[in-house]
Amino acid sequence: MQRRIGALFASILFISSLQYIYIKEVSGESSSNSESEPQLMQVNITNEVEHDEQAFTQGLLWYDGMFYESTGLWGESMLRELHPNGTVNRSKDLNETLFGEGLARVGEKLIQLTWKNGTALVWNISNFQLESQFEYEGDGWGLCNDGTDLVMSNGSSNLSFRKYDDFSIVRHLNVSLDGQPVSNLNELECAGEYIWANIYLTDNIIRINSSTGIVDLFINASSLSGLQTGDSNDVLNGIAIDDEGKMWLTGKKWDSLYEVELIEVEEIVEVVVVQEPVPTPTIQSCNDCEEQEEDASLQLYMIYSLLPIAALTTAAIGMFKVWRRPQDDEAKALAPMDVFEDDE
Ligand SMILES: [Ca+2]
Repeated sequence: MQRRIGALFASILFISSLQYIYIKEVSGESSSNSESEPQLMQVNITNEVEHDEQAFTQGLLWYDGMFYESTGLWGESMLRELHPNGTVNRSKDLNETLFGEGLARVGEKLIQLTWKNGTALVWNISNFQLESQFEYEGDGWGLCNDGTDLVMSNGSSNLSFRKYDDFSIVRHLNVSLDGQPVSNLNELECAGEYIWANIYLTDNIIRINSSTGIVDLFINASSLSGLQTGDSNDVLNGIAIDDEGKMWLTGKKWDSLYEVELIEVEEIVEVVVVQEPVPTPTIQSCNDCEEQEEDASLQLYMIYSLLPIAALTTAAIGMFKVWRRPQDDEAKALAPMDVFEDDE
């Protein structure tokens, strides 16, 4: 009776568990809050133009039929104007003490950040001449113009909104994804009420609501970085949206500028390009290779010389034994006693 009650209890428990799992699956309930989860996207290349592999891209924007690019590294930083086919039309070298960073346009001026110098350079687009500069505190990473203010990143999860005329801070915005702060915000692109941001050292771009700071869309662009063969610093970092609303992406020292379309996906699948390992040739590292070869030759010579001698000796011993074998009569005459006598 007790066994039956036990079995009944176990069955009820089992069925209840199944029911609970089924309800969770159907309702889509999970441990995290589904309302704050962003849309997941991957990119599909729709066009591709060249990009200078020496350009350490830190800022990218589109204006009036041209790309404008800020590049970094000390002694190599530049402001560039690119044709739509990616070739350089005009460029200006920065002072070698400056490390170029984010780039934004305000009217007919380009504002270029520097990484550690606390200086924003103000360029005149028409003649590519430096007109003035702003000062700010901390790192400069990404920059864009949302139509009201300049939006600046500094590598943290916090964006600062700044005035056009003196670069003073208007407000701050904390960026979060699923309730968690997103740091390493890098190159920016303003688009209406949203801000697109590269996340430094990843293949990811996020779209941020500029009022709430909440990330509502998450792009994995590993299919682009997988086409590049640079080192680990040469990461995705360049977002521009052209007049037609098309998104262009590139990276530091990438050889291409890609026009992409976004494809919604159920889950992010990292595209990892597995490089076929190149077989390493075996290199003999002996310093006395010639001596070793001579030793080996001598050993072979000895073996081949001794073989016939050994064969001849064996044959001779065999013949001697045959010759010395006593005839039957002699064998009979050789009594055991004789042997012992001989031994004594
Ligand atoms: Ca940009």
